[in-house]
Amino acid sequence: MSKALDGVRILDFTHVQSGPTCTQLLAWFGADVIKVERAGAGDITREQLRDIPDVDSLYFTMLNHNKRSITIDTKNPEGKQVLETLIQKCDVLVENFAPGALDRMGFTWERIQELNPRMIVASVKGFGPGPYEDCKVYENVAQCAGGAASTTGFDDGPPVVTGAQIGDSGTGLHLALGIVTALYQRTQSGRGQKVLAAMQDGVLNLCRVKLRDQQRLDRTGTMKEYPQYPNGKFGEAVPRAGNASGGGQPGWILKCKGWETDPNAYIYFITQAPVWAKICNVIGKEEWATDPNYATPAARLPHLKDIFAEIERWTMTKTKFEAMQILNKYDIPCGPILSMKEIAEEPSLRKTGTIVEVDHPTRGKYLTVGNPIKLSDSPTEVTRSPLLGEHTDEVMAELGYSPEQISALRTAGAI
Ligand code: CAO
Repeated sequence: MSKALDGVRILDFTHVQSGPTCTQLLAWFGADVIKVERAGAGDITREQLRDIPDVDSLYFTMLNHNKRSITIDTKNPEGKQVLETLIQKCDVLVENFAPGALDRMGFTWERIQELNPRMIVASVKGFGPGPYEDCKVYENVAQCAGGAASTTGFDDGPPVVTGAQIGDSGTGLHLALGIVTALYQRTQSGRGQKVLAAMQDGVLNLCRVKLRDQQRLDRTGTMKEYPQYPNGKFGEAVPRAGNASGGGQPGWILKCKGWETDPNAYIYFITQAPVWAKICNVIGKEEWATDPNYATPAARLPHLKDIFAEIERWTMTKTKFEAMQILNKYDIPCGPILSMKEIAEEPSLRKTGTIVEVDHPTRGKYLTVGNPIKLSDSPTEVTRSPLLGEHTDEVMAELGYSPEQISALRTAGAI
């Protein structure tokens, strides 16, 4: 079966997480992704957080599936020429170097345009134009600068970063959308363009509802669905809301049977208005369905703490899975707190290709997260990440280099 991005060739100049997330997605959609790495070293994550000596780390393998790897020293004049040839043959150059690195290498936007006016140059940077545009940025910096950290955690504690890699993988997703959009525009315009996804912008985009809340707070001085209401204090900025639900449907994380020993024996429980009467029945508080202090969403807001305490008395008598099964029967929105161990072992996620087992020549079998975006006409088959420079000869031959030229370039340290 053909793939959605068949025929699209990506010059993948990315490293670490944000850029590789983007190009892995494009590879899963069928693009030919050629990852350019420095000979001898490669993407720094190959050796980071290794669990097996001298074997590509899970960090690297889980972000670079379905790609080919070619080594080029792009600071070597002959290596530069190879990169120029690649630029002429590819549709998109994706990079996430520190600001200015591509220019310092001699590959300015103008130079790339001279080589290939159809080339789309897509970049992840920490910040967009402004006071911080020259800064190097990693995940947690972006989470802090994008508004996630100041709004995550509990009111009486410090800012907290989330385990979801919204700065890196989140920005990679944004960039991938920018690239396919630019490819689509190119079908009309015939021209390439620059695509920029700044990590601060990506995080802020995912924290959009908190900017909504900032303006509500500015106007009314309070936010009734936040745990600070009605007894706590609101300051000038959106406070940390603990586990309160971001939307208009109050929710909280509640203990389940076994919470004393299992750190994940919890369930997220949403007191959705349309099923309030059913919630009251399930927890044995039938009278709350008609009591004017509890019957409407507005009446319930000042009592949310008591309400969740009462619901928790019920959830503590059930495991998170038992609670889930009972609540689902009544359409009460809830979700078990799943550990990574439980997720890794979940058969339904294996079935859908969301969790995939991959075989690797030096590491053996390992688990990875497959493509979370499922296209019915372009199914994803996850194939292992490339060894460093595994496809150098193959790609060089496709670019028109003879075996003798390849060996001379290797001797000169260009590839
Ligand atoms: N041949 C020769 N040189 C190469 C090369 C190759 N194949 N590939 C890269 N290089 C060079 C670059 O040209 C650069 O050289 P200069 O510093 O002389 O310009 C150098 O390698 C290192 O690049 P870098 O500065 O990007 O790498 P770093 O490890 O110091 O910084 C990071 C890493 C992520 C902080 C930085 O790249 C960055 O801020 N990127 C943008 C934001 C981003 O994506 N952050 C998320 C990373 S995922 O957590």
